Amino acid sequence: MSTKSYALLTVEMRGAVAVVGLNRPDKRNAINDPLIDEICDVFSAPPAGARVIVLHGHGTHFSAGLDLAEHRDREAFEVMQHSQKWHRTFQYVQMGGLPVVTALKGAVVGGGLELATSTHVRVAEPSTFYALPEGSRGIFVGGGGSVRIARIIGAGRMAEMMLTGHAYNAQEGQAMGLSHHLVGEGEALPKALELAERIASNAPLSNYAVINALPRIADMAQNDGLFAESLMAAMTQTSTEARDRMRAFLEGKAPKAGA
Ligand code: 1HE
Repeated sequence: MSTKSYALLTVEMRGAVAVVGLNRPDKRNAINDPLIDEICDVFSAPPAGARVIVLHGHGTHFSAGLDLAEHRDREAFEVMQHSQKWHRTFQYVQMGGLPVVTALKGAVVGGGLELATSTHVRVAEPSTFYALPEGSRGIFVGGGGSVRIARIIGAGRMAEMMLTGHAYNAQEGQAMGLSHHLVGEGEALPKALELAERIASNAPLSNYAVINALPRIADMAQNDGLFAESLMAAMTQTSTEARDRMRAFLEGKAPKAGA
């Protein structure tokens, strides 16, 4: 299947999985304006037939974050608009409708960590390290990190990373929930593809519910969250696909949980 071509991204279809690669390795996949525009384009309109997206970085690093070369001379209003463009883009990544599995290695830094934490399942290699050097660069996060990273590792730990420049290694990141799987060197992309195929075999409506309802419910008061959960349950469980899948299990034709 042919896919749109990009200058700073690779995009290829592997069955129902769209594999998207950040392709600026000479600059450690630092995210400049053309790259954020391309990320926005592909995640707002994923290739036809895609049920899951795998995101990875070409070269030895996932991403060195914001392209600092572009940012020296911006006015406050320009930075505000730039930050909101990143927010729109990462909102498409998180809630565009398709689950995203990320393969991490090397630097997952600043905006690179903001991008990674917009994705749903993260697989890291031993070379991975996580840092928020914004403090030492004289800036603040602007790609949603104060919301998404803080919700994963806690605002206190995020403050510590930003204030001290402390980088956490792959094992520490795994313990903190920054990755969900820690695999060997060179194994993150294959593992991400394996997980993506598994996710692609789920009912699309269930996948949609998981990635769209869970983060919203997490923002709600308990009573509202419980009500929203019931609505989502009513939608998914009354779908034809759910009925077929439950019948298949009861007839012994579907795999058991944990298999
Ligand atoms: C860059 C960038 C970048 C590399 N913007 N050009 N991010 C940072 O503060 C991280 C800055 N980067 C680094 O600390 C290091 O580059 C790495 C640890 C990621 C990798 O080190 P290394 O030794 O493999 O590569 P390098 O030699 O430092 O960099 C290779 C080239 O990439 C070099 O350019 P060259 O023309 O001299 O070859 C670097 O200048 C370039 N490069 N990182 C621009 N980030 C929405 S708000 C988000 C806020 C943030 O993301 S703040 C964090 C910014």
